[in-house]
Amino acid sequence: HYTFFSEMQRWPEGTQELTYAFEPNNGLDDVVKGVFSNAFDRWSKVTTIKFRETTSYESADLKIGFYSGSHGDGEPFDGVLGTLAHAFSPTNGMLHLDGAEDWVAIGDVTASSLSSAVDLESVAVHEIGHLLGLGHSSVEEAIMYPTIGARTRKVELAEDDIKGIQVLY
Ligand code: TQI
Ligand code: ZN
Ligand code: ZN
Repeated sequence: HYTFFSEMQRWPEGTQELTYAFEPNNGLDDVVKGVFSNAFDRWSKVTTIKFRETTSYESADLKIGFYSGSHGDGEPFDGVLGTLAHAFSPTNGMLHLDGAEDWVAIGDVTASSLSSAVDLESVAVHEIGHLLGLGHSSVEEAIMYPTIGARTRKVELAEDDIKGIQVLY
């Protein structure tokens, strides 16, 4: 079953659009941006919120970046596997990915020759759930289930994810 953060943190009532931006120093390519665009679409399809990319990092509601090790928020990344990414509850908006992972943004992660390959869209969909206010789910099929194997792709929202997010938006 889905959960929320304590005190049901959410973006304000009436929010129709949230903007997102990528850390300008990361020099991210269009493949990564396309993966996030797909991941955001999955949540906007089942809520009343639209997501729009902006180049104005400072003023964006949601800020996405890749970092390695300590990066200033007291939650250092740990190298290959372990913690893959983290995101904070509303209305913080920060979504950080561990730059040390073997991210797969294109092609079939299950066919990767690297045992440590991690599917970027799967993690993006999960972390966006946190950004919007979902905690972890006890339903194994749910995107918000707290574990995922390496070389696994899980990007389709389960009924449990949809029911949870529709309580909020
Ligand atoms: N990162 C954890 C996660 O996102 C960080 C975390 C733990 C967290 N507890 C939290 C974030 C509570 C917000 C609220 O769950 S992770 C998965 C999963 C991780 C794990 O690197 O372990 C995914 C990142 F669920 F699949 F295992 C992405 Cl998809
Ligand atoms: Zn961080
Ligand atoms: Zn999580």
